[in-house]
Amino acid sequence: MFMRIDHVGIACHDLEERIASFERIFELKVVSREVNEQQGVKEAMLHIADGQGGGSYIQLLEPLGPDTPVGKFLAKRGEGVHHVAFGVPDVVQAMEKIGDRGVRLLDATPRHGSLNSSIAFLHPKDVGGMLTELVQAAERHPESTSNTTNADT
Ligand code: CMX
Ligand code: CO
Repeated sequence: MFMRIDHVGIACHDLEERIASFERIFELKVVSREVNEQQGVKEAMLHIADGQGGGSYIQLLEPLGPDTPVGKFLAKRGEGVHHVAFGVPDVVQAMEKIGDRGVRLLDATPRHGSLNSSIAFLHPKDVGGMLTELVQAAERHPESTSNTTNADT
């Protein structure tokens, strides 16, 4: 079901400061920055490598406010690893299979994630205390537009 670790999400108080430190320490490069209001975060993706079906990244997350998933996490636990995201070929199919195995899905339908991916979260309490994200990466066709049905380019 899983093709790669898509990203590890890390909660921080100051996104720009954490980006600068990860660039300096790990020689990583930011490939996207986004404000995702629905998820309550300002975030950046730092590219590590290309894997099967998509890349793998570190995702740095700064909360948009205290009453957001990352804001609550920071208040309770402080900075650190917030979630692990696995790359899947088909997020809806993965959600169905995992949901059928008794795990609570935190999203009824996939949501918008970084780099135009489709994402869904699993309840950490049902999978060993690890907040888990499923990621279906966007198609790698730079010339195709997002709403077309897979033109053969
Ligand atoms: N990892 C592991 N456990 C976590 C956790 C995390 N990131 N966040 C919360 N928990 C645990 C808490 O410690 C708590 O456990 P206890 O009851 O033993 O104390 C329990 O889950 C409930 O936590 P809470 O603080 O009351 O928080 P909520 O239930 O309100 O929310 C969660 C927790 C996981 C349901 C919520 O954060 C969520 O829906 N997350 C998914 C969306 C998200 O995280 N978006 C940001 C990232 C966006 C992106 O990656 O693009
Ligand atoms: Co994530």
